[in-house]
Amino acid sequence: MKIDVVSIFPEYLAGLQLSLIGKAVDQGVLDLNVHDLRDFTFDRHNTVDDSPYGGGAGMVMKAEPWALALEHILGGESLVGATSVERTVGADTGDEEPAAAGRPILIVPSPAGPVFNQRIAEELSDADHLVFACGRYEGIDQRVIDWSGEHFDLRPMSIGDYVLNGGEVASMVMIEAVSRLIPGVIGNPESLTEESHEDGLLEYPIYTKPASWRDRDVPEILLSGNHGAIARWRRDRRLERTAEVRPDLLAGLNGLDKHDRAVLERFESGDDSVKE
Ligand code: 6GU
Repeated sequence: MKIDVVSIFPEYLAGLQLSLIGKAVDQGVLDLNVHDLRDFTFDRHNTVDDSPYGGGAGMVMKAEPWALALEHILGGESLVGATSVERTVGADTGDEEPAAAGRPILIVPSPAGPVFNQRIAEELSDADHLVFACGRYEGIDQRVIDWSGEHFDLRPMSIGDYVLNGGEVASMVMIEAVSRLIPGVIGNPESLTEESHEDGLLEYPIYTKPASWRDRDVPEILLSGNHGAIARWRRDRRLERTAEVRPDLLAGLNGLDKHDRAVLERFESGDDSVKE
Protein backbone atom coordinates (compact mmCIF):
# COMPACT_ATOMS: atom_id res chain seq x y z
CA MET A 1 0.00 0.00 0.00
CA LYS A 2 1.14 3.51 -0.83
CA ILE A 3 0.46 6.22 1.78
CA ASP A 4 1.13 9.92 1.18
CA VAL A 5 0.75 12.52 3.93
CA VAL A 6 0.76 16.29 3.33
CA SER A 7 1.41 18.54 6.33
CA ILE A 8 3.09 21.80 7.33
CA PHE A 9 4.64 19.79 10.19
CA PRO A 10 6.16 16.75 8.47
CA GLU A 11 8.28 16.12 11.59
CA TYR A 12 5.08 15.21 13.43
CA LEU A 13 4.85 12.06 11.35
CA ALA A 14 8.38 10.92 12.28
CA GLY A 15 6.86 8.60 14.89
CA LEU A 16 5.65 6.37 12.07
CA GLN A 17 9.27 5.34 11.49
CA LEU A 18 9.17 3.47 14.81
CA SER A 19 7.95 0.02 15.73
CA LEU A 20 5.86 -2.18 13.43
CA ILE A 21 4.88 0.55 10.97
CA GLY A 22 8.53 1.61 10.57
CA LYS A 23 9.52 -1.99 9.99
CA ALA A 24 6.80 -2.42 7.35
CA VAL A 25 8.16 0.69 5.59
CA ASP A 26 11.73 -0.67 5.75
CA GLN A 27 10.57 -3.98 4.32
CA GLY A 28 8.64 -2.32 1.51
CA VAL A 29 5.22 -3.56 2.65
CA LEU A 30 4.25 0.10 3.11
CA ASP A 31 5.40 2.89 0.78
CA LEU A 32 5.01 5.89 3.11
CA ASN A 33 5.82 9.42 1.90
CA VAL A 34 5.44 12.59 3.95
CA HIS A 35 5.30 15.89 2.02
CA ASP A 36 5.83 19.42 3.34
CA LEU A 37 2.99 21.66 2.11
CA ARG A 38 5.39 24.64 2.13
CA ASP A 39 7.40 22.98 -0.67
CA PHE A 40 4.41 23.87 -2.87
CA THR A 41 4.51 27.62 -2.16
CA PHE A 42 6.56 30.11 -4.18
CA ASP A 43 6.45 33.37 -2.24
CA ARG A 44 9.23 34.58 0.05
CA HIS A 45 7.39 33.60 3.22
CA ASN A 46 6.08 30.24 2.00
CA THR A 47 2.56 31.37 2.83
CA VAL A 48 0.00 28.60 3.32
CA ASP A 49 -2.80 30.56 5.01
CA ASP A 50 -4.84 33.75 4.78
CA SER A 51 -7.80 35.40 6.50
CA PRO A 52 -11.30 34.02 5.93
CA TYR A 53 -13.68 35.67 3.45
CA GLY A 54 -16.75 36.83 5.35
CA GLY A 55 -14.72 37.50 8.46
CA GLY A 56 -14.34 35.48 11.62
CA ALA A 57 -11.56 34.20 13.82
CA GLY A 58 -8.46 32.36 12.69
CA MET A 59 -6.89 31.65 9.34
CA VAL A 60 -7.78 29.45 6.36
CA MET A 61 -5.35 27.29 4.37
CA LYS A 62 -4.99 28.58 0.81
CA ALA A 63 -6.19 26.43 -2.09
CA GLU A 64 -3.23 26.58 -4.49
CA PRO A 65 -0.48 24.97 -2.35
CA TRP A 66 -2.88 22.08 -1.61
CA ALA A 67 -3.74 21.66 -5.30
CA LEU A 68 -0.05 21.61 -6.26
CA ALA A 69 0.81 19.11 -3.51
CA LEU A 70 -2.05 16.81 -4.46
CA GLU A 71 -1.21 17.09 -8.17
CA HIS A 72 2.37 16.20 -7.31
CA ILE A 73 1.10 13.06 -5.56
CA LEU A 74 -1.19 12.19 -8.49
CA GLY A 75 1.73 12.83 -10.85
CA GLY A 76 3.65 10.11 -9.04
CA GLU A 77 1.08 7.74 -10.46
CA SER A 78 1.40 9.35 -13.92
CA LEU A 79 -2.33 10.00 -13.86
CA VAL A 80 -2.12 13.74 -14.51
CA GLY A 81 -3.00 14.20 -18.14
CA ALA A 82 -4.50 10.72 -18.39
CA THR A 83 -7.96 10.39 -19.88
CA SER A 84 -10.83 10.13 -17.45
CA VAL A 85 -11.20 6.45 -18.36
CA GLU A 86 -7.52 5.83 -17.59
CA ARG A 87 -7.88 7.71 -14.31
CA THR A 88 -10.75 5.48 -13.30
CA VAL A 89 -9.32 2.12 -14.27
CA GLY A 90 -5.62 2.89 -13.72
CA ALA A 91 -3.28 4.18 -16.41
CA ASP A 92 -0.67 2.06 -18.16
CA THR A 93 2.49 3.92 -17.24
CA GLY A 94 5.00 1.99 -19.27
CA ASP A 95 8.08 1.03 -17.27
CA GLU A 96 6.57 2.08 -13.93
CA GLU A 97 4.44 -0.20 -11.84
CA PRO A 98 0.86 -0.26 -13.12
CA ALA A 99 -1.18 2.41 -11.39
CA ALA A 100 -3.61 1.23 -8.76
CA ALA A 101 -7.09 0.43 -9.99
CA GLY A 102 -9.52 3.23 -9.15
CA ARG A 103 -8.73 6.60 -7.65
CA PRO A 104 -6.55 7.12 -4.62
CA ILE A 105 -8.53 7.73 -1.43
CA LEU A 106 -8.05 11.24 -0.02
CA ILE A 107 -8.65 11.35 3.71
CA VAL A 108 -9.16 14.84 5.07
CA PRO A 109 -8.99 14.68 8.88
CA SER A 110 -11.62 16.98 10.32
CA PRO A 111 -13.79 17.01 13.44
CA ALA A 112 -16.65 17.69 10.99
CA GLY A 113 -16.27 14.28 9.28
CA PRO A 114 -17.94 10.93 10.01
CA VAL A 115 -16.22 9.10 12.88
CA PHE A 116 -13.45 6.64 11.98
CA ASN A 117 -13.85 3.12 13.38
CA GLN A 118 -12.53 -0.43 12.99
CA ARG A 119 -14.95 -1.18 10.14
CA ILE A 120 -13.60 1.81 8.17
CA ALA A 121 -10.02 0.79 9.05
CA GLU A 122 -10.71 -2.64 7.53
CA GLU A 123 -12.24 -1.10 4.42
CA LEU A 124 -9.27 1.27 3.95
CA SER A 125 -6.75 -1.54 4.50
CA ASP A 126 -7.84 -2.96 1.10
CA ALA A 127 -6.94 0.25 -0.74
CA ASP A 128 -3.85 0.59 -2.95
CA HIS A 129 -3.24 4.26 -2.23
CA LEU A 130 -4.24 6.49 0.69
CA VAL A 131 -3.51 10.21 0.85
CA PHE A 132 -3.88 12.19 4.10
CA ALA A 133 -4.35 15.97 3.86
CA CYS A 134 -3.49 17.38 7.30
CA GLY A 135 -5.14 20.76 7.69
CA ARG A 136 -4.26 23.27 10.40
CA TYR A 137 -5.82 26.57 11.50
CA GLU A 138 -9.57 26.73 10.83
CA GLY A 139 -9.29 24.37 7.86
CA ILE A 140 -8.71 24.31 4.11
CA ASP A 141 -10.39 26.49 1.42
CA GLN A 142 -13.51 24.51 0.44
CA ARG A 143 -12.82 24.95 -3.30
CA VAL A 144 -9.72 22.77 -3.27
CA ILE A 145 -11.60 20.12 -1.28
CA ASP A 146 -14.36 20.18 -3.94
CA TRP A 147 -11.74 20.12 -6.73
CA SER A 148 -9.96 17.15 -5.14
CA GLY A 149 -13.19 15.15 -5.37
CA GLU A 150 -12.69 15.05 -9.15
CA HIS A 151 -9.39 13.20 -8.75
CA PHE A 152 -9.70 11.30 -5.48
CA ASP A 153 -12.25 9.25 -3.60
CA LEU A 154 -12.80 11.99 -1.01
CA ARG A 155 -13.22 10.92 2.62
CA PRO A 156 -13.45 13.59 5.36
CA MET A 157 -12.84 11.71 8.62
CA SER A 158 -12.97 12.54 12.33
CA ILE A 159 -11.34 10.40 15.02
CA GLY A 160 -13.82 11.33 17.74
CA ASP A 161 -15.94 14.04 19.27
CA TYR A 162 -13.27 16.45 20.45
CA VAL A 163 -11.12 19.07 18.73
CA LEU A 164 -7.42 18.76 17.84
CA ASN A 165 -5.14 21.51 16.57
CA GLY A 166 -4.58 19.83 13.23
CA GLY A 167 -4.91 16.64 11.26
CA GLU A 168 -1.44 15.22 11.95
CA VAL A 169 -2.20 13.22 15.09
CA ALA A 170 -5.53 12.08 13.65
CA SER A 171 -3.74 10.89 10.49
CA MET A 172 -1.23 8.94 12.57
CA VAL A 173 -4.08 7.29 14.44
CA MET A 174 -5.76 6.23 11.19
CA ILE A 175 -2.49 5.17 9.52
CA GLU A 176 -1.64 2.93 12.47
CA ALA A 177 -5.13 1.41 12.66
CA VAL A 178 -5.21 0.75 8.90
CA SER A 179 -1.67 -0.44 8.30
CA ARG A 180 -1.65 -3.02 11.10
CA LEU A 181 -4.44 -4.80 9.18
CA ILE A 182 -2.28 -5.15 6.05
CA PRO A 183 -0.84 -8.65 5.70
CA GLY A 184 2.82 -8.70 6.72
CA VAL A 185 2.71 -5.66 9.03
CA ILE A 186 1.90 -7.59 12.22
CA GLY A 187 4.10 -10.61 12.92
CA ASN A 188 1.34 -12.85 14.22
CA PRO A 189 -1.91 -12.30 12.27
CA GLU A 190 -3.78 -14.39 14.86
CA SER A 191 -3.43 -11.50 17.30
CA LEU A 192 -5.79 -9.53 15.03
CA THR A 193 -8.67 -11.95 15.42
CA GLU A 194 -9.26 -11.77 19.16
CA GLU A 195 -8.94 -8.08 19.88
CA SER A 196 -11.38 -5.39 20.89
CA HIS A 197 -13.77 -4.26 18.12
CA GLU A 198 -12.75 -7.11 15.84
CA ASP A 199 -16.28 -8.55 15.99
CA GLY A 200 -18.02 -5.69 17.79
CA LEU A 201 -17.11 -6.82 21.32
CA LEU A 202 -14.42 -5.51 23.65
CA GLU A 203 -11.52 -7.78 24.59
CA TYR A 204 -11.55 -10.20 27.54
CA PRO A 205 -9.18 -9.54 30.52
CA ILE A 206 -5.73 -11.12 30.17
CA TYR A 207 -3.17 -12.37 32.70
CA THR A 208 0.41 -13.66 32.78
CA LYS A 209 2.74 -15.19 35.38
CA PRO A 210 2.85 -15.28 38.36
CA ALA A 211 -0.47 -17.06 39.04
CA SER A 212 -0.72 -15.22 42.35
CA TRP A 213 0.44 -11.61 42.62
CA ARG A 214 0.04 -9.47 45.77
CA ASP A 215 -2.76 -11.74 46.97
CA ARG A 216 -4.56 -11.49 43.64
CA ASP A 217 -5.05 -14.78 41.81
CA VAL A 218 -5.47 -15.44 38.13
CA PRO A 219 -9.03 -16.76 37.52
CA GLU A 220 -8.90 -20.50 38.23
CA ILE A 221 -10.39 -21.55 34.91
CA LEU A 222 -7.44 -20.13 32.95
CA LEU A 223 -5.17 -22.67 34.71
CA SER A 224 -7.55 -25.58 34.02
CA GLY A 225 -6.34 -26.50 30.53
CA ASN A 226 -9.99 -26.88 29.48
CA HIS A 227 -9.92 -24.97 26.20
CA GLY A 228 -13.67 -25.09 25.61
CA ALA A 229 -14.44 -23.75 29.08
CA ILE A 230 -11.76 -21.07 28.73
CA ALA A 231 -13.20 -19.91 25.39
CA ARG A 232 -16.68 -19.72 26.93
CA TRP A 233 -15.35 -17.84 29.98
CA ARG A 234 -13.55 -15.36 27.74
CA ARG A 235 -16.61 -14.74 25.59
CA ASP A 236 -18.71 -14.19 28.73
CA ARG A 237 -16.21 -11.61 30.00
CA ARG A 238 -16.23 -9.86 26.59
CA LEU A 239 -20.03 -9.67 26.68
CA GLU A 240 -20.08 -8.34 30.25
CA ARG A 241 -17.31 -5.83 29.66
CA THR A 242 -19.03 -4.52 26.52
CA ALA A 243 -22.39 -4.26 28.33
CA GLU A 244 -20.72 -2.37 31.17
CA VAL A 245 -18.38 -0.01 29.32
CA ARG A 246 -19.89 0.32 25.84
CA PRO A 247 -23.57 -0.65 25.89
CA ASP A 248 -23.93 1.32 22.63
CA LEU A 249 -21.97 -1.44 20.86
CA LEU A 250 -24.46 -4.16 21.84
CA ALA A 251 -27.17 -2.72 19.56
CA GLY A 252 -25.05 -3.42 16.46
CA LEU A 253 -24.28 -7.04 17.36
CA ASN A 254 -25.59 -9.97 15.44
CA GLY A 255 -24.68 -13.58 15.99
CA LEU A 256 -25.53 -13.70 19.68
CA ASP A 257 -26.69 -17.16 20.70
CA LYS A 258 -28.91 -18.24 23.60
CA HIS A 259 -26.02 -18.50 26.03
CA ASP A 260 -24.74 -15.02 25.02
CA ARG A 261 -28.16 -13.52 25.61
CA ALA A 262 -28.44 -15.25 28.99
CA VAL A 263 -25.06 -13.79 30.02
CA LEU A 264 -26.22 -10.30 29.04
CA GLU A 265 -29.54 -10.71 30.84
CA ARG A 266 -27.77 -11.89 33.98
CA PHE A 267 -25.43 -8.90 33.73
CA GLU A 268 -28.30 -6.46 33.28
CA SER A 269 -30.14 -7.90 36.28
CA GLY A 270 -27.04 -7.21 38.38
CA ASP A 271 -26.30 -10.90 39.08
CA ASP A 272 -22.54 -11.36 38.62
CA SER A 273 -22.42 -14.81 40.22
CA VAL A 274 -21.24 -16.35 36.92
CA LYS A 275 -17.95 -14.46 37.18
CA GLU A 276 -16.18 -16.94 39.46
CL1 6GU B 1 -9.55 14.20 12.26
N1 6GU B 1 -8.97 16.64 13.11
C1 6GU B 1 -9.02 17.61 14.01
N2 6GU B 1 -8.38 18.76 13.75
N3 6GU B 1 -9.68 17.51 15.13
C2 6GU B 1 -10.30 16.35 15.36
C3 6GU B 1 -10.28 15.29 14.47
C4 6GU B 1 -9.59 15.47 13.34
N4 6GU B 1 -11.00 14.28 14.97
C5 6GU B 1 -11.44 14.70 16.13
N5 6GU B 1 -11.02 15.95 16.37
